[in-house]
Amino acid sequence: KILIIGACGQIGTELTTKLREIYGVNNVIASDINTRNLELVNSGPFEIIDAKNFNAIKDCCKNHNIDTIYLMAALLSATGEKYPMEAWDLNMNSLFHVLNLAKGGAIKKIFWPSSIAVFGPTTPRENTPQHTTCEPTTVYGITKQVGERWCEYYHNKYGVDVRSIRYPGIISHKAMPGGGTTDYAVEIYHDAVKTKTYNCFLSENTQLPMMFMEDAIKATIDIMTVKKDAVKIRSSYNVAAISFTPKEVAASIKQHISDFEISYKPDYRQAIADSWPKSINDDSARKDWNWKHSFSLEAITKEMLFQLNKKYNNPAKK
Ligand code: VAH
Repeated sequence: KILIIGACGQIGTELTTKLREIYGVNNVIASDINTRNLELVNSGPFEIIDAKNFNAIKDCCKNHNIDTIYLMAALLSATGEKYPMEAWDLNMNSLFHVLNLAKGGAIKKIFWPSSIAVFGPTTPRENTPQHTTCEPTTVYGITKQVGERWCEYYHNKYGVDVRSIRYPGIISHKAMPGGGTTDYAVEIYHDAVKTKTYNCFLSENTQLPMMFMEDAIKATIDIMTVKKDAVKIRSSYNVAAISFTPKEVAASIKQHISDFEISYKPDYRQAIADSWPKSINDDSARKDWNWKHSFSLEAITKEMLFQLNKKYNNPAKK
């Protein structure tokens, strides 16, 4: 059976739904530190678990006969800069807990998300390679870089089958992201539908790698279902879809909402975005496990505006 830690988060919410479609509701235990997403909590087996609590995770795995864990709990880049020690504590200790459960043989397979945040200002920013300089300047990026090293170590030393991908910014309409620098790319669609205006916290030409949630979920499921020896990189794979700037996504929205207006007021998150790549090379993922994305910026904008119009303009038919 599968345990998802951090199931109420932006990715966890949709990952839970997808995994339940594939494996059956009762074979996927969702867990989070609280019950903030009641729809998810009431949609199948749910446990309150603090990802920093080893015994809580261990007991849940024993009680539910868990053999696979998706560890989706973390403090992201913007929040991590406000609470550095909490970000280190949660992001690192939750990883050690699941790696040690697997080392002990209780868990057969782990998914752990890394991020383009492992790259820093000294990394080549265009078409960033799989293997390159990683000097992250955010606490979140440091936890992801070090986490990658620990995943590779536990695989090589103890045979732990842990698999990982470096997510770019992820765009979705079901659950809001929490405390990320790429969150503007989600907020802009909500505000476009609600008020036809958006005040962007990044400057107009800030290009970042982005991916629609359906592509991100596909990449996650794909890397977790390929046979073991296809996963040649045990730190974490680059995966790419598209890259765009706030100006470009605003133009894409304007094709549907012609009077949409964007303004720019860069804040502390601008420095984080400026330290990250503009585009990612994912040849290794495409070669090793046939990764390929589907959603273009136009397709994302069309789907986001359609779904958010339904959500905000016909609340009855949720
Ligand atoms: C963040 N959405 O902004 C996350 C992600 C690459 C960005 O790691 O922190």
